[in-house]
Order: sequence, then C-alpha cells, then structure tokens
Amino acid sequence: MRTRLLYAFFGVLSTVVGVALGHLVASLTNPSASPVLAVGSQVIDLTPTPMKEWAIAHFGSNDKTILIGNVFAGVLLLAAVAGLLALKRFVYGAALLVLLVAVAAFTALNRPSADVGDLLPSLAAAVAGVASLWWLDRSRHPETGAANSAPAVEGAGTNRRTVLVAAGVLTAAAAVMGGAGRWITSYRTRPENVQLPAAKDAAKALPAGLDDRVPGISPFRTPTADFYRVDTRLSLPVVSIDGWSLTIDGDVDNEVTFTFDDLLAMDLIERDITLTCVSNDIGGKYIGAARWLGVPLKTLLDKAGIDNTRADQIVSTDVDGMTIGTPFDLATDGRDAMIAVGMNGAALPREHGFPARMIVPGLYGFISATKWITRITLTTYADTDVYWTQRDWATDAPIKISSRIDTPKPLSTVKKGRTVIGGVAWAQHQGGIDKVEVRIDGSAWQEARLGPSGGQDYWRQWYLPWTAEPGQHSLAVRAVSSQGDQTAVRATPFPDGSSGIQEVVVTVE
Ligand SMILES: Nc1nc2c(c(=O)[nH]1)N[C@H]1C(S)=C(S)[C@@H](COP(=O)(O)O)O[C@H]1N2
Ligand SMILES: [Mo]
Repeated sequence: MRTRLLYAFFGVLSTVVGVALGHLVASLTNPSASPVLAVGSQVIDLTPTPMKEWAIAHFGSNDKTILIGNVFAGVLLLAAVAGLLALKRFVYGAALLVLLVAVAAFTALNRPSADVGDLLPSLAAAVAGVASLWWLDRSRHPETGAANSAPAVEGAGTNRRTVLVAAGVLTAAAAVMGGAGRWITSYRTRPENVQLPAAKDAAKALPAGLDDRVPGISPFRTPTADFYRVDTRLSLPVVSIDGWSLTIDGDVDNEVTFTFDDLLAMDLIERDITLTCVSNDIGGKYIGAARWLGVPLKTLLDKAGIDNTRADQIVSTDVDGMTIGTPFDLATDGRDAMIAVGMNGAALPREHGFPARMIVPGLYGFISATKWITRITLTTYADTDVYWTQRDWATDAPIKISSRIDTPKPLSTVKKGRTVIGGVAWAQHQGGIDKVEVRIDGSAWQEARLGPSGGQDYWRQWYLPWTAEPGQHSLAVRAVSSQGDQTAVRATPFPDGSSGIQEVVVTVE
C-alpha cells in the first residue's frame, strides 16, 4: 500500500515537473503555447454552455478558475494513475504521461494562431515528465539502475534517502521553473513590453492642431498620461496577458475564445476617436481624444457567427465580472467599433484597460468602452440587466453634441487687449463639428475658427480672437453639426448625458 501511494506521488510529481518546465519554455518562446494555458482555454471553449452558466452563477467571475481547477484535479488524478502504472511497468506509466502531454500539445496546436514551434513546451514537458518518473523509480531500486550506482550497502534507509533526495530535488526544480515561467511571462507581457503590430488599416497622420497657436487649449490628441479615467474600481486590475482570453458567447452560432496573440494576428485598424463619459458635466473634463489600435468588433462577431442572432444587446464583462451593455444595432451599423489593444502608439496602460477594451465611436463610455474585457455575450435587454442599468442609467446613450471653453478659465482674470477664446467641440459619429459659435456678453453668436478635422469621430479645436475690454464678461459656446445643434436645454448627466450651454465669467483688467 505504501509503495502504491509512493508511486502515485511519483506520477503527480513528475507531471508537475513536466508542466513547470513546459510553462518555463513557453514563457521564453510563446506564452500562450504553455500546456497549462492551452489546456485551460480549451477547457473553457469546450465546456457546454449550461455548465458554464451554472459555474458563472455559482462562482461569479471565478468561474474560469474553478473550471480550470477541476481539469487540473483530473489531470493530477491521471498523473497518479501513471505513477501506479509505472510501478507495474515503467513504460506503461511513461506512456500515460506522454499521452497526457500529447493532449496538451494538441490543444496548443489547435489555437487559431498556432505554429509548429508551439509544440516545444509540450515536448519539453513530456521529456521532463518521463525523465522525472524514471529517476524517481530508479531512486527506489538503486541496485537495478544505472542512474544510481552507489555501492549497494542496501538497507531501507539508503533507499529512503535516495528517494527523498530525488523527490526533494524535483519539487524544488518544479517550483523554481514554474515560478520563473510565471515571472518571465508576466514580465514579458507588461504593457510597457508588449510589441504591437502595425495596423493593416492605419489612420492618416493627425494634422497639427491649434496646440501651439492657442495657449491653454486642449491638445488635439490627449497625451495618454493626461487621459481622464472613470471606472468603478478602487484598485487597478493587474491583468497579465498570460492566461487572459476573450470569449464571445450567448446567442451566436458558435462560441469562440481568443488569446491576446490571436487578436494581434488579425487585421488591425487604427482610428482617432474621442471618448466621452456620460458623467461629464457641461464644461467638464471627462473627455479625451486618442488614437486607438484594435480588431474590428465585426471581425470577432463574424467568427462567432451572428447572422441568426436575436440579440439586441452586446454585454461585455471585465475581469472582475463588471458588465456593460451596448446596443447591438449601433455597435454593428458600420461604425469603427473595435476591441482595442493599443492607445496612442503603445499597448493600453493598465488604467485604460490592459490588455484589451471595447471602443465604440459615438457612444458614452458607460455603454461601450469596457476595459479589461474578457467576455462578449450576445443577449437581449429583456434578458440581461448590466451594472449601470441596474442603477437606472439609460441603455441607449449616444454622445450629445457639445462644446467646451478651455481658455480663458472660468472666473480667471485676463489682461485687457487682444486675446483669444478657445476650446474643443464634439459630435462623434453625428457628422463631426460643422461650426462653433461664441457669444460674448449676450450679444449675437459669432462664428469661431475651426482647427483641422481629425474625422467625424474626433473632437475639433476652435478659437475666436477677442479684444477684451476691462470689466466682467460672460462667454458662451455652442456647437453645430450636420446632424443637429448643441441644445441649450439643461440636463444633468443622469440618466443619458448632460446638455446645455457652457457660460464662463471672466474679469478683464
Ligand atoms: N471594466 C470597466 N470598464 C469601464 C468602466 C468601468 O467601470 N469598468 N467605466 C466605463 C466608463 S463610465 C467610461 S467613461 C470609460 C472611461 O474610460 P477611460 O477610463 O479609459 O477614460 O470606461 C468605461 N469602461
Ligand atoms: Mo463614463
């Protein structure tokens, strides 16, 4: 009995050593070819939907961990069996180990972006696993093996010592290799280290804006470090690409899962898009303009098959189970909705959704811009209430046409004489800005001069030269787009975005 237990342990330890080395080799070559991760994501893929729903209902966002945990429990059980077989005949046990690794190798090769090199981690795992089992086996019978040619002063004590040494060495090796693999993978896949391919469909160079000509105006492109941040998180999720995947499920023809590498292997688009938060007050700062790089949402939805879908809502879920719902018809009407992986020429920073987030031009962030996204579910508004709808915010919330005065600042003091009033205006996916008008002290609206266009999904800078006379003055701005004018009717951000006209008061001396 004790010998059996010992051999079951041999099988498990050998498997763990193999997996650890496989993980280490994968971390150095291609992290998503790791036997652990390949099997893990395949399991997620192959789990029947009802079981997955059950897991999500019972374990929430831990569903993946639980599912993968079960599989590894199963693998370890088989590993124990391999050990027991080795007790009978070594080759039987070795064969079962190789079979286990072959399944991992097969799933690694089965990923959409796999190549033959992805076999390397599994190969290393097989060799290490079998070698470990062999060593452990020999350590019990030093007299029969070449591995241990210690003079046969045999006693149970000597055997126990050689077994303990072998097991100890292998356990330590597994811990070191597994730990190193994890560390290398997460280090190599830090946002700063992620190399993004060039876009297949690149954006034109952004024209020089009014940044230098109008002091105090918002830069035409918001530097990433200054980009506003709005989310429900207290602490930033630290997601490693290692183990991250994006699944599309719900009312689709077939469920699909993509790794980060899978996304990078697809044709990427690059677009200049101005993101706006529904909580932005008139004149507020929750707006930013950036260059986004990503996979068109349509590419991914088509791989899942949406021709027969009855979905009217696309629910996206982040790493922690937070949900955002996007109107299906708007996200699929031809606009540049994408799963973005890059922002302003680099990988997304953790603050803005690393490794991937959704971007849909023309919709407020709370119904479209899911950061740290892991799942896209096609469903209906009748069936699924997401985070913000549970809190009575709108489900349908196009960004309202609006404008902001950046300079002079409200309640500031301006030197008399020639100066300039300037700011930004936006009408994303509503034709872009046609005209901006400024009203000084309640007189007639005057047309401001516009900066260059960055496309209809991007904001526009504007300015108006002004000869300021001493005294108090009130300045107002409004935007006009081909599809409507900014309304003067005041609305609070709740439930579907603020409206009204910004008016700032300044003192001229
Ligand atoms: N996972 C997640 N994604 C999210 C949110 C969130 O709370 N959690 N907030 C949304 C809101 S309300 C906005 S306005 C945008 C803001 O994106 P940014 O922080 O990159 O500017 O992200 C959206 N994506
Ligand atoms: Mo928002």
